[in-house]
Amino acid sequence: MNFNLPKAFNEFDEARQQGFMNIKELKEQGKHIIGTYCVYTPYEIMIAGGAIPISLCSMSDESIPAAEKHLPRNLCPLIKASYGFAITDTCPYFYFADLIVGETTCDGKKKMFEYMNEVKPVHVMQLPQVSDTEDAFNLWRNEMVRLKERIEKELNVTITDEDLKKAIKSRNEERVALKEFYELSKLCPPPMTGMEMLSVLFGSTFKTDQAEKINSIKEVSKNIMDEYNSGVRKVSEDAPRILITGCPIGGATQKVVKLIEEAGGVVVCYENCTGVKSYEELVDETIEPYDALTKKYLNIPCSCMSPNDGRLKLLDNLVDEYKVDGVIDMILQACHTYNVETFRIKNFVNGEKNIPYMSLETDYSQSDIGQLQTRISAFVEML
Ligand code: BJ8
Repeated sequence: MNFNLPKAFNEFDEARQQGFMNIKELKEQGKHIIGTYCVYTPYEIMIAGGAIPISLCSMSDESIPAAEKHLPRNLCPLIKASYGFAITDTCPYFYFADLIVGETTCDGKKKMFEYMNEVKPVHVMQLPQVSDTEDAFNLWRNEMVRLKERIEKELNVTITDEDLKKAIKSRNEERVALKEFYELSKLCPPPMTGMEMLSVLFGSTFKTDQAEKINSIKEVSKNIMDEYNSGVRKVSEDAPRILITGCPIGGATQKVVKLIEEAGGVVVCYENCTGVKSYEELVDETIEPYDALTKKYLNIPCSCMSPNDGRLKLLDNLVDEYKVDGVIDMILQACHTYNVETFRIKNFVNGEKNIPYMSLETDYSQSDIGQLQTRISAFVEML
């Protein structure tokens, strides 16, 4: 999909395609590639092992028909797409990966990984489903160490604590740069559209060089603010400010953002994994590195946690900080955990925050565009 983004954002918009070329070159230079699917994956351990972690293709419907030959049709499109790309060998990142790392986040994903393991080795981290008990901490910490050992064995490398601390520092710098970038949309009116913000958040995950990635993010923030300070206003001051929460957004589901902005609204915050949820908290650089990683990653408020109070706490702050007028919860079809949470999120947003809320269930096809357009326009008009 081409959304005609301005020049400052082009680099990120094209990052996924460009990344295909880079990954081939890196592989030819003898670098190790590790494919990932989820923001619970501790990239720091991979970077410390000299490998390049990369987010695998999972956000388009082109590979779903192939996946449905093995998987049920009424399964989350993200799971079907991930598997479909793997078995059809159409994700260049998957093709070049030495190892895939997954987590037991939801039932569909963990069962799909059993099949994927037959295509390429998949290391599955056993994620606890509660985040605040000592047992959960110990289990997840052991999983961090188990991942380190698997990478050492698989790639024939040694991961020292010093390597890990360096990787933690670099990833924190990336988080800070991204946070400074997306927080620009706290301004009224925001200095960029939601489509532009998403192109950087999504695109940055395909950049393979840490230092270059951090510089590009800083540069795009600077360009945006230079333009804003010179008086350019891309978004009307009256545009209703929307926060998107729910399942990961990007690729085929950008259609939701596009429709919101065509209806006159502007997305000022992504609470989901493509945005704040994964970047907000840094890894503590002052404590033992495996403890620090365990603490950070266990705190991600995904709906696979039960209970998932962290999501409400995060939403509480974000709605105030970004002066949000309405919340849209995007649910991928057959994602039970996010779908069940919609009731709690609706009550919280309507009751505690006193602003409108709408949940939308969609998949990766374009067949529901008309229906989405009707619902989204009515919602934005009401704000
Ligand atoms: S931390 S949101 S990236 S698991 S695959 S749970 S949409 S049914 S992706 Fe996710 Fe990690 Fe959580 Fe984020 Fe639902 Fe689909 Fe499961 Fe999904």
